[in-house]
Amino acid sequence: MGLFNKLKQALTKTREAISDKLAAVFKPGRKLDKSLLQELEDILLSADVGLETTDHLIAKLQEAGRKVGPDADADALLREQVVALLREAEATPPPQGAPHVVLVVGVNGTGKTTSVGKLGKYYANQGKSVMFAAADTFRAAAIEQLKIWGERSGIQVVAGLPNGDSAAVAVDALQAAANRNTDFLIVDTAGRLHNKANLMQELEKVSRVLKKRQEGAPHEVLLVLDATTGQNGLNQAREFTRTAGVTGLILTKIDGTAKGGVALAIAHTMKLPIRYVGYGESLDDFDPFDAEKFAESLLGERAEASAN
Ligand SMILES: Nc1nc2c(ncn2[C@@H]2O[C@H](COP(=O)(O)OP(=O)(O)OP(=O)(O)O)[C@@H](O)[C@H]2O)c(=O)[nH]1
Ligand SMILES: [Mg+2]
Repeated sequence: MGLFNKLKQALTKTREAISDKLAAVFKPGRKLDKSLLQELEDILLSADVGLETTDHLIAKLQEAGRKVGPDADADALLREQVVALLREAEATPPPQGAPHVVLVVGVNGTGKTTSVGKLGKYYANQGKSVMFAAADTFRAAAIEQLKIWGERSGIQVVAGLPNGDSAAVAVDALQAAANRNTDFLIVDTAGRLHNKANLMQELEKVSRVLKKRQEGAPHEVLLVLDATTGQNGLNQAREFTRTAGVTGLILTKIDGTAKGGVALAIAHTMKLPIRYVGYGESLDDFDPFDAEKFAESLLGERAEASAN
């Protein structure tokens, strides 16, 4: 199965929640009027697009309807607006470091360690050398978990002792990566609640010591957001950005939820690029974010009726 098809399949639940209903709305001869917009609004809200972003999309369609008239192609207009919105979340890749240091952060259980494994494999597939730092020292099992991912893709893991200083592990790993001319160092960190000040300070310290060792590091701080958390994800992003200098997002678990529409809310309300999406538990269930592909996976095929 191609990458695009895998993403598409992962978004099946969301798509079913959106596109089947959309097809019913975009029937032949249907006018772009108040009742169509009302139905559209209900569909978007039910797919977790969120109030603010739904309002935005509806307003855009209303505006187009006023300009083009009631015979406007609402289906095409919606697609256009969704792509435009997701484009805002596409990232220009950050300047590379040598090694290029990526710090992976987020609340408990969002999929950080899994995403570190996936990202490592993604870079390794491009012929890059990669090293992992097991800076989650809270749980002994966390180190083991990362080592298993490392073994699967032949990536070395630098780890410290359980309950050790995570900043020290990160610095040791940076040293080891620099000594070996490794292209990418990816640092896994412990899950933490965004409102726990002492834990957030620890992250700040990891960032600070990395920077002291290498100008510009960490080059990327990626916040892992679980797509099923909905609006709370916005609070997480706000707090992690304030204390840990988040530069981009990894949106995980978009499979198995009908809430894939939350990507629209995230793209619209956060000024943070979505760098990657995770859609399953295995190493390859992971792609760089692409607005057009994501929009198509989300909305499904263009409804037959309005394509005529
Ligand atoms: N379906 C699905 N499951 C995922 C995805 N990413 C991670 N998971 C699962 O989510 C669970 C938690 O993943 P971890 O990678 O351990 O999460 P974490 O953020 O490192 O957790 P802590 O270190 O405890 O904070 C595991 O069961 C993963 O298999 C995804 O994209 N889709
Ligand atoms: Mg973890």
